[in-house]
Amino acid sequence: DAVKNTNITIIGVPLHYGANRKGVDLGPDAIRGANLHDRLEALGYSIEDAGDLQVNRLLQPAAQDEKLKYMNEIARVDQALCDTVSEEMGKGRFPLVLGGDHSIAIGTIKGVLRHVKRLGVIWFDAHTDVNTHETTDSGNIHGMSLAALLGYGHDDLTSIGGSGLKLLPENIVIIGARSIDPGERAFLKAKGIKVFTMHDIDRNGMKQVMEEALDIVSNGTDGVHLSLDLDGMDPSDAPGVSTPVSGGLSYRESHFAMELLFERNLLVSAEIVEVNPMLDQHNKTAVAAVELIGSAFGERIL
Ligand code: NNH
Ligand code: MN
Ligand code: MN
Ligand code: MN
Repeated sequence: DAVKNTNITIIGVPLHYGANRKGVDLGPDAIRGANLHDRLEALGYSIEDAGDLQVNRLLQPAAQDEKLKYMNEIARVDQALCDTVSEEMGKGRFPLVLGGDHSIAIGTIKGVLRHVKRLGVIWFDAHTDVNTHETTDSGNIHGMSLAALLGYGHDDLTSIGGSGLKLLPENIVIIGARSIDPGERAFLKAKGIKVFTMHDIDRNGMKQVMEEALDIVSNGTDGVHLSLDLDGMDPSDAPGVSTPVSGGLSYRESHFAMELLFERNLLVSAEIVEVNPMLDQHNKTAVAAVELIGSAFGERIL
């Protein structure tokens, strides 16, 4: 098990190109504005905020990038994020990355992989993000990040941080999935990735699902990363996301999952993605994100 790290560095990544929709670039400030820093400090953590990475303003994707929209800028930002995350971990700190859309997971996780070779990942999401430029309908790179981390997709994405760094399919679980594209179905099946869909959660309950999930991500690994896509939650509790999907995880199911995760003391890094303040109601989704992080870091009801 990983030793509990109480020194956290917050890194903001105001990137929306992977979602190809404005607003998610305002996520870092909305999450900070929901009191992330104070909430973690109240739990006994020591917090440093590294500020935001610089993202260039681009007005439209290059015509040739139809199936890989804004790839060059996304790859550049992900490389910078990988280096920043890796540097913070080198100082013995816990990186907590604020997105931005889910394409930033490539940078975050590659940076973590430099320090933790055998990494488990909990991918909390309505989607499974295992498209490549060959299977995608939308061309949006936030739907390709997990495939890239497994070594599939365009070289400019898979080579970020050095091409030797990879996640293994057996160390990943996806939780909350309910929108899976045809190409993704085939990929998940071929690679044997464990997906706990909403059906599984309805059938077996979050307790059993999380126990199984935590066994999988901790088996043969040296630490676990939490990739928290807020669209995994039901849109009634998290309306401010780029791509809402009905029938999601309830407020309590989501919290209970984070509480069970904390009890196992496995986390070495985490990220919050897809919070879109332009589509939100009174910053509700950013507040929910901070509350979930609170639970994942040890907050209890009593
Ligand atoms: N699967 C779709 C696509 O590839 C949607 C991805 N959207 C997400 N992923 N928000 O988490 O475009
Ligand atoms: Mn402080
Ligand atoms: Mn996602
Ligand atoms: Mn999603």
